[in-house]
Amino acid sequence: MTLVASPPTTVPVGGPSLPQERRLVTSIPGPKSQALQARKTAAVSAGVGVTLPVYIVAGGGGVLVDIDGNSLIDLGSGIAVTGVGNSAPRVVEAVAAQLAQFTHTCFTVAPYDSYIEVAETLNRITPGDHAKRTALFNSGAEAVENAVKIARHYTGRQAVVAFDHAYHGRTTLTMSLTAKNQPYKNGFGPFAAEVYRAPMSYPLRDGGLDGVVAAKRTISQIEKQIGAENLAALIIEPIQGEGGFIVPAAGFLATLLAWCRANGVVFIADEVQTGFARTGAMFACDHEDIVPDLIVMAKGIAGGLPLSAVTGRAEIMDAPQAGGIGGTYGGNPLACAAALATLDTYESENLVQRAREIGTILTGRLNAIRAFDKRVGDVRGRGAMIAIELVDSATGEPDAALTSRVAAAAHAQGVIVLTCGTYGNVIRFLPPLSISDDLLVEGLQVVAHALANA
Ligand code: PLZ
Repeated sequence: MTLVASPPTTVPVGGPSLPQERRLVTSIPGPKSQALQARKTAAVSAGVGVTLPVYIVAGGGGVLVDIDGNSLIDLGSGIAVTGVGNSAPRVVEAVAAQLAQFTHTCFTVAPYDSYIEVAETLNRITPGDHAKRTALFNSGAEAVENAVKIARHYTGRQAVVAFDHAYHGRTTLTMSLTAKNQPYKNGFGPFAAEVYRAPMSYPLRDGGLDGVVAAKRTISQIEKQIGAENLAALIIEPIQGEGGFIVPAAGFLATLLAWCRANGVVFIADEVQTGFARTGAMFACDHEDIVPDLIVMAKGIAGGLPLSAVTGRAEIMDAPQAGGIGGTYGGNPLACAAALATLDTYESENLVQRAREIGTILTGRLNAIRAFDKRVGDVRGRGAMIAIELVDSATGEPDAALTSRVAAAAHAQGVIVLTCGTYGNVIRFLPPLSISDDLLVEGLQVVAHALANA
């Protein structure tokens, strides 16, 4: 029995120096990837799905290189994680240096300064200039859970409101906050108590309802069905990610926030997918001057190392008893070293501006397609977080089958695009901010060609 499935003779080193090209040397997936996929099926839980079974050996800039030697254009960033690029040199250097110093102590046993510096940085760059505190965790879901715990402790209330189309994670509490049954919830109940769902603003599908009007509808439902006095927190993605890159109508978030303030409800912004320059602002809340009470961050925070955070008003974050919040690995020193290098890169390389440029290219090209192809029902998003919603051109109904065909055809041509949406009919673009214009345009041309022929 061989333990290693014939690795390539030379494994390229990742990072931006990797040749920035789309290069197909086998069909997708190639033979070595297919062999690994067979081993995956035999060894890994079937519940762990794979979107595109090409097995990666290196990544950097705007490409991923697979074990068969194919170089694919990356328009997904590992779901909005590698904003600074894969194996970004500064991140590699910082993690390598930390690796040689110490790998783990548990911050709540014997602390270290990088955790504090990450907290100070997040307190500075998140919306609002009030006094803030931060706590670090490992995954987006874990941070969401802790934000809810902290809000409950602070308010002494239990109910939590989440929205239609929301995605907040896969743990029991966060799965309960997540809206979509398949594949996230089906068979995994019972769900957490005191979680309530409220209507979202979804301009394409609510007749373009005014944002303030949509918020009043939501508030009325909350008041009637839950009662503000029972509500600890309202959690919302300022642009919904998995739900379909839904940008609420202007005024929706601000009206909800004002109601939360007036009623002592903690407003939690889940910026796990939208955070860190992605939308052409450091945080999506910044576009509408929304200052959340708590903000949840993960994904883009540490260049691919697992780290997440909750940052918020000092009086809320300081409410839990000492020892009430924690975890073995939260704010691990390797992840903190990566985060400090990553966060500095967003600022020093002005990646907010780069995300805007990427957004201009994406929306320009996608709107040009929409002008003649009525199956593109919507082009939406902000910055480097843009999606198209595919519909039946006659009825406007969601077309999930078309969406799957387009994504599969793009994959076969060496372009990694992701789908999303409650109705499975959204193709989303989340390129690393380190991608070149040429690669981005080439990737878009492949998707356009796939759509034209689907
Ligand atoms: N909140 C807004 O987008 C993760 C899910 C991938 P974790 N989104 C990608 C998958 O299929 O599991 C996400 C998010 C928002 C929370 C989360 C959860 O973050 O790091 O995956 O736990």
